[in-house]
Amino acid sequence: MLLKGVQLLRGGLVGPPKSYNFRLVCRSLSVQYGDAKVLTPAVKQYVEKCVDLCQPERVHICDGSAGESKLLQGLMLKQGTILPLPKYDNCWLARTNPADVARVESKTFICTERREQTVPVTPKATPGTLGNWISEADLQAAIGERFPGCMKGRTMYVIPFSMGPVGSPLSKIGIEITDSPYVVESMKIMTRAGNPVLDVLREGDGQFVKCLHSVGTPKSGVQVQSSWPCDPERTIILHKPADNEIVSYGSGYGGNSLLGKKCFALRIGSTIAKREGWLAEHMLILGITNPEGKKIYVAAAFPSACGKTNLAMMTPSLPGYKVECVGDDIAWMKFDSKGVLRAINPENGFFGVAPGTSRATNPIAMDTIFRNTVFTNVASTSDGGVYWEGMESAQLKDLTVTDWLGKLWSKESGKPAAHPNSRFCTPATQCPIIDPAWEDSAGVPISAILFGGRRPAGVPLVYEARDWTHGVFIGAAMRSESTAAAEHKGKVIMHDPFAMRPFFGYNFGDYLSHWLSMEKRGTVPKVFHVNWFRKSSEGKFLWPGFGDNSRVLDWIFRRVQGEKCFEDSPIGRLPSKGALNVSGIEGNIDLSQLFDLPKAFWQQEALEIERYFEEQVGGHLPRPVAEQLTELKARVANM
Ligand code: OXD
Ligand code: MN
Repeated sequence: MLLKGVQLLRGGLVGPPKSYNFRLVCRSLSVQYGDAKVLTPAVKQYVEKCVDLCQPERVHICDGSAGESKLLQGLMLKQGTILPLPKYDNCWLARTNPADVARVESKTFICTERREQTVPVTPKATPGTLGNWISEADLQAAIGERFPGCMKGRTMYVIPFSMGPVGSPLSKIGIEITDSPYVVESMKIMTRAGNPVLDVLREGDGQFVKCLHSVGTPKSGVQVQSSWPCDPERTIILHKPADNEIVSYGSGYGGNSLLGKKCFALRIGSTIAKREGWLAEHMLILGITNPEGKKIYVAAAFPSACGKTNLAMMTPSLPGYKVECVGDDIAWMKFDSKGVLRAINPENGFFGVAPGTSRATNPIAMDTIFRNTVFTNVASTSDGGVYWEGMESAQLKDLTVTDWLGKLWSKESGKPAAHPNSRFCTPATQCPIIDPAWEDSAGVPISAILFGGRRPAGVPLVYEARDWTHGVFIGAAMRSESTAAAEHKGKVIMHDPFAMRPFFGYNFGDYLSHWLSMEKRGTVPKVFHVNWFRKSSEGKFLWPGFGDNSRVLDWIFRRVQGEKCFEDSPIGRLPSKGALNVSGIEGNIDLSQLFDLPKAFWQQEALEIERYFEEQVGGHLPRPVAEQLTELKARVANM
């Protein structure tokens, strides 16, 4: 069937196309797989536009079927993009180009008419750290330099996908166009992709987010590694909220290429949420049931690679507690007609950091990931399995290990076998503790919001905000040690407000005002700050973390129920003496060090927050948040 038959180039022939400056080439294209008839007129038009721009050899309209997956797996095997992992059922290993291993924050842009719609404009913010703005003209130029003809000789895949359960009123639809079969197979895990989505699109309002992705070709035309085509030097990730549009070039790595995730569910999502009065956040969602059988749901925002997946799948050490997982990375939260904040996980799978995942740290993840999973940049073993740092190494006995670069590996090399940002991409339904309501189209009611990060010094295990405005301030003031999830080097303590610094779709000052305004829309949850990563003066972790974090959740649960198990402190409410249940915990827990609030540290912390607000947010900082800082400084001064 010819795509030409579905009216190619409408609009484009009568004048320059509205959003792309590219030379139009009218070609006849064969739809190699799928049926263009299933596309709505608006989707067809978008596909045609991308075809004109990218000039693929053929088009594949994804139906989401298992047969299609078989076909693409075969193709990727032939191209060397994936290797089979015969130790497991339907698992695959992809090794990327070593220059394409993480999100690229410095090459990620939001396009709005005015700069201050994207980022706070302050006299001091050079360079700003709350996102990158690009003008319409520069966006067009960036596309024009990279996209024309970028899919020559390749197949263009059209992926209809839903973020959130198909047909839920809280869900949103996207169409991703890509030239990467790896992206197709990963999107089929991470989102609900395929024909049912087009049915909803046809029967609903027809709205979708446009997501164009190409792995690109270097300017020289020569791919360094044909099994993982990419163009790291010219990688760019563009978002245009006004048109609900994403354009990503040059990288096949998850956060840059699986456009439903960070680009749509967070950056474009946060702008839609602002317009429509809800929240799109970098948060896990879990349900916790106490020994009395009462259940609450909690959402938690931690920066990338700070243990969201581990918390979301926690096995509580506290007897009688049960944790169930709704999501491990993203929450869309909206007040219902009764004023209850309800959340859905817009994703359909887990794109988790592999290193550090083990039977000891996250047995539930280990029970999830060894079927139907695409691993990226982990090491492989001679028995057809995988390996990464932190995984129980007893099983390596008598095996040889091939590292993420494809070289024979030994511990003695001193080099990691798996890339620190290596991942598993696995279906959420396989999680043995997936919450029974995880696909409830009404969402789950959220009783508490947690903020947190890696803070080796000064920040206690847990504290509670005095009220909503204080909670918003705590989110705004979040800081954490940097991780391997993006291109940052070294372990510096970075500001990462709301764990959203790389993911804001609009000006952070406006984002704060939006959060503050939530109080007027319904019953806001209690807000807490947690820190599993505080270290002793000898550099040892003071808290065992993992299953013992249930003890912190227990205190939070009791606070949600209104128990008066807290005492005030200058930074917020701390568990009162004896309120944190540490009975039966292994080893000695130094509670006084864990909850110590050194005056000098907090004076410095307040000054640092002040400097950050001044330099990065400036006049965009909402007054109530500025007042919270003034109050914190005054309380800390009197410590
Ligand atoms: C992720 C990230 O991949 O936050 O989830 O980087
Ligand atoms: Mn994340």
